[in-house]
Amino acid sequence: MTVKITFPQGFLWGAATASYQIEGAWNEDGKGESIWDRFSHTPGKISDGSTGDVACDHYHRWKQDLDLMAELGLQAYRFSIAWSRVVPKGRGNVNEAGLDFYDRLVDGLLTRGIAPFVTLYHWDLPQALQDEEGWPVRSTAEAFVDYANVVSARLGDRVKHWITHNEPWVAAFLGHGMGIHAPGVQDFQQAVAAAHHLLLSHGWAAPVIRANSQNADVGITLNLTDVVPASPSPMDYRAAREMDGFLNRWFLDPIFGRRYPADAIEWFEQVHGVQVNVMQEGDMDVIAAPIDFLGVNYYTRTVARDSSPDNLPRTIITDDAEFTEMGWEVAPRSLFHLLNRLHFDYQPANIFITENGAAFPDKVCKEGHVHDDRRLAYLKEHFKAAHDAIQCGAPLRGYFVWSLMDNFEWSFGYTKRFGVVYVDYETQQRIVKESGKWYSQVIAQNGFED
Ligand code: IFM
Repeated sequence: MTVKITFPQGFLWGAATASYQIEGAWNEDGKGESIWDRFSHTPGKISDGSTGDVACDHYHRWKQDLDLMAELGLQAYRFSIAWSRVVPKGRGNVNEAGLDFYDRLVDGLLTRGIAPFVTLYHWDLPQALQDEEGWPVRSTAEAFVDYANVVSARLGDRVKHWITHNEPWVAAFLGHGMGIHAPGVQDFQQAVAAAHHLLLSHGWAAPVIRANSQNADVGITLNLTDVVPASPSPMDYRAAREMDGFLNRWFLDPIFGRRYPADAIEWFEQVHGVQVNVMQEGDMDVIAAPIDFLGVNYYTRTVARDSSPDNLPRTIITDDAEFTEMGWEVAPRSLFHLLNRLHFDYQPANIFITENGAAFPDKVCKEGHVHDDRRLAYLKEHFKAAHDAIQCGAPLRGYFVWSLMDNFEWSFGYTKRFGVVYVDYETQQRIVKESGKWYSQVIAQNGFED
């Protein structure tokens, strides 16, 4: 028996990308160097030795990409601004040519009836600011506010959805703790300082954006996960609580006015030898600035297991799981649990899923199609989970698939394809995958048959 799943009227369907992952044109028209330019140009940092120098060449092909979005029927498009395209040295001189690019993009979207969702920071810090120590220092947060002011003053009459930061956890901890993202630092003390300044800059920028963009909604996007213990062992439960503190609550709690969680402060001290002492008076109130929506990037759940020898092996719950090309477990029910948890524990007024999707090894068949059945199934199951959460009262207002098109997947280079549109990097040809065609129907019907 088939069931029709229909989303609430006005539910917004979109797709997301990020500047460094698609734009290319890394040094054109006055753009300054970013930490991702520097990082990808450093041998050994990117698994396939590639860079974002050309990526999807979106900087030159933006018009045809907008036409493609219109063909798919997208109602919203989430993209990020390359800070160093607009302010090449991070602070000071504004590069008008860079602003013009985003100006044209916004107008092109609006002409096609697509709502722009702008992310101000998706990890490509101007290298000049990194040379002054980057996010671990407070002055970078101040520079971010000036940059947010410049962009929102220019685009604020037309852009009505603003996201200050994308996944500050990743920028802070993969970039400064584990060093697998730019700027490649391995120091948890710096990572915690970076996380704090990212949050502080969010809190400072939010009112500035609102002042420049009347009736705009301002939010922040976090990468969140549903943490579950690997077994009924009390030690695994404790490990799950710790992981939840590190991955979720470290950002959620301060944004929702609860300050940094005490158990996670203790965990940072004990496990990483980090003193959480970077805060100044009043910072936590700044970070708790009201937001209009919470952006949620969800890909997988996290199974927590205590690794100490006296934690006897028990049934590990991932035994028969399916994994994506990233090695991430396909766990759609966890999206349901996460949305409910956010709704009941934190009560955001509005939630957008600002990213969800999967990498699978796609091939173009000889007829020129991409039969990405697993991605289609992944999306369908996650849409169902989101729909169920809405039935339970979660204030979910829209859904952005990651990604519009295949792109530069950070330290994995071009080896992971997340798009609902295939990109042939040799020719820059775009091919709508079967998942993209299906998604287009979902948008048209505001739902699907299951
Ligand atoms: O490609 C990234 C994106 O930049 C941020 N969120 C996760 C995606 C997949 O790894």
